[in-house]
Amino acid sequence: MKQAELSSAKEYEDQGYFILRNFFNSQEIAHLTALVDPIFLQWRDGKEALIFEHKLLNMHSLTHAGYFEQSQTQRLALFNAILPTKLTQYLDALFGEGLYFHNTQLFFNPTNKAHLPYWHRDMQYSPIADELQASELLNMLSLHVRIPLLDETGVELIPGSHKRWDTELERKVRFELDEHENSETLADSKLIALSAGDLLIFNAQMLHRGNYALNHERKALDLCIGKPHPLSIEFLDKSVLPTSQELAQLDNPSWFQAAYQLGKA
Ligand SMILES: O=C(O)CCC(=O)C(=O)O
Repeated sequence: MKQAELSSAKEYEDQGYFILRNFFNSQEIAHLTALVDPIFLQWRDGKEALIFEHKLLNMHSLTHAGYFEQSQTQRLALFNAILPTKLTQYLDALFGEGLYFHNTQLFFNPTNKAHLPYWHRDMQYSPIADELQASELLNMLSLHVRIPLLDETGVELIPGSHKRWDTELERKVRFELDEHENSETLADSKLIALSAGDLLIFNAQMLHRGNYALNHERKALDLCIGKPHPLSIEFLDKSVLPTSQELAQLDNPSWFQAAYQLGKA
């Protein structure tokens, strides 16, 4: 591994996250923004009341073919823009071969200000028992690659919680037990300040939450990346993957190819 990769690997091992500063230049961010904005606008159209009522703060599946009925080439452009070779090479060097593209999300500030950032581990809203998630923590690799399209102090993490399960207090906060609330302050948390162009890579099962108050506006693209594991692979949605014809046209198909094979299995 190169020096930068070694230090990212050490940070990830110790803390469960690392930051790559200035990974994308301003042209690359402008290009991603130009691809993402029309998808977000299509998704949001007519849903403003629902977004408020359900206190939504993200959308998912930006690569779904339904967003590209007017322009198939934009779908290819998006696949190419989100996984350039410099990104897959860096993460392959750190985590070893076998990573696959799982999905995308876009995080924004909830319009309903009653919604406060809530501590969670990603799978806690799935039907998978908490005990099973805890026992599989070290056997799973699910990552968020967060690509803020605007500067943000938009995420808070509990360093080290990628390799241990909750303290008693964290458990009560996460599940709102004994009068606790999931928006409570937790000790030892780390607020992450990013500029557009920086990447934050963190373990999806570590304790984390958003931060809305410090950001006038948020627009953070998130790639869900992982190694196949029975608990996560069941959520792979084939409709967000390239078709075999599209795969053949991609600049850097490896993680999409891996997902495509998993989707067929
Ligand atoms: O940005 C946010 O509001 C929350 C981020 C998050 O929960 C995630 O990436 O899983």
